[in-house]
Amino acid sequence: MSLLEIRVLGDPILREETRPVEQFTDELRQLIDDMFETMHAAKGIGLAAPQVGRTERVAVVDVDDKPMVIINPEIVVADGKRLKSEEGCLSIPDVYGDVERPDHVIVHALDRDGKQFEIDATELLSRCLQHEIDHLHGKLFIDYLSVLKRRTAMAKWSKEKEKYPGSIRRLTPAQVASHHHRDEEL
Ligand code: K1U
Ligand code: ZN
Repeated sequence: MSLLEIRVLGDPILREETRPVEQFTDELRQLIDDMFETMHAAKGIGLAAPQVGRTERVAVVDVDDKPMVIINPEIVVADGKRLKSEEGCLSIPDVYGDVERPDHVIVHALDRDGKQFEIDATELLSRCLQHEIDHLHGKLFIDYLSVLKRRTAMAKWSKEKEKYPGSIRRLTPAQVASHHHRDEEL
């Protein structure tokens, strides 16, 4: 498995639409494994293909130690109370904002072998699925912020982005080591 570089805000790939997966190859499964490793090393609960420079409609999520890959996902139901909660993004490090989203979603997706399955989610898993599916359509959590809150978030990002030349975030050796250390403890 390999760690992938994470693209940060400013890389145009984060604003592109993805293309549906049509073939379930070993190369696709390798990408999925690398995305899981990268997400865990970055201490995220989700990661979408455009964040690692890829255009396939694929994302990984891991909420409450339940890893799952969603391929060509579709939100078929979005209802329940609209709840506001703070979100971050591995592609906009150290910037946070409150986003209002429906609490309940039902998602249809394909697994790594191309088999269809359904996820019925509330709370953090629901929020994470919506955040990742947004990534697959070029949408970011900052797009939901009010003009004022977005301006504040962008002011913070204008300083933070200097840490990421070329809009690339390479995980630090310390982050990688702590991730491997955690693996040994499990
Ligand atoms: O897609 C990503 O950028 C990953 C992102 C997903 C996400 C975070 C918060 C709400 C919804 C979706 C992250 O994992 S950022 C890390 C983070 O903020 C977080 C980690 C553990 C629990 C909650 C948030
Ligand atoms: Zn994100």
